[in-house]
Amino acid sequence: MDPLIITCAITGAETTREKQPHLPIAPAEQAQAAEEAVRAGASVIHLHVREDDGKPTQRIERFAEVISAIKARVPEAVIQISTGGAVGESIEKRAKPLGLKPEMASLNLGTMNFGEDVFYNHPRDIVALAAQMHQLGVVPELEIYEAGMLESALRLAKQGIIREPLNFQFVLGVPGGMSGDLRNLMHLVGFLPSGVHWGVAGVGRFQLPLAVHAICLGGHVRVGFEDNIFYRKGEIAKSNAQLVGRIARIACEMDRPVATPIQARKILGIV
Ligand code: KMH
Ligand code: ZN
Repeated sequence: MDPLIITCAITGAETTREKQPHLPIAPAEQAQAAEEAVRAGASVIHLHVREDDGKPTQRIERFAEVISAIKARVPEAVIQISTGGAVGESIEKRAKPLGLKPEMASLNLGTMNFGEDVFYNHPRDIVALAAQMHQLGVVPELEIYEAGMLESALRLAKQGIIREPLNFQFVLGVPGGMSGDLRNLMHLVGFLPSGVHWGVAGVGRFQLPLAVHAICLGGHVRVGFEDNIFYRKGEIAKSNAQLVGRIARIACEMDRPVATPIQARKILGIV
């Protein structure tokens, strides 16, 4: 098995300070959270950014500011920017931060109900984003919320629209997508061709059981306040690093080494 890549989704677009008082919002807070997460074992930071008032934004200048603040503290981290943004944001705005040529970016593979909202990912936008990422040398992470999206991704890969390396992220537990039931993870993993990489991001109470199974199965793990604000039932997590640290300790007990950022780049095909 490859060393375990731990991705930390430190902020997200939907989590609020009201629900998670330790949510990093300002650039300096995000940089500190990223550094702590990397020190605890994360090699990839999945990044959404906010304006000063806490509203999610895809403004390229804000991404540039946060990325440089993170790089000043923890230059080795792989930064994966979000092109999902917040629900309702136009695809043009969502694509803007790709102009910074980050090492990685998320690519969402379909339209779905997302809680009380609809998360639009038109087929033509998926194709256009994939092409833009390829042109800019940005490695996509393929965000999969239900089984049809995985089959769509594999079809696009066969057509040469999504190019290798194929790195899948199963985001399970969003109301409107597949739940975090372990049978869903097994179903998705069973559909993967050999030689691809995958990870799982469980939402809320699904985060820990899915992560533990991914460690056993050779997958990778995403944790962080974007997906889950609790350490355990009824206990708000104190920091993103606290969630990362638990996964690193479990992996260590299970004899699965935790990837360094250099190892993560190699596994993910970032050159
Ligand atoms: N905020 C969600 C609607 C991504 O980062 O690419 C979408 C999302 C996915 O967070
Ligand atoms: Zn995200």
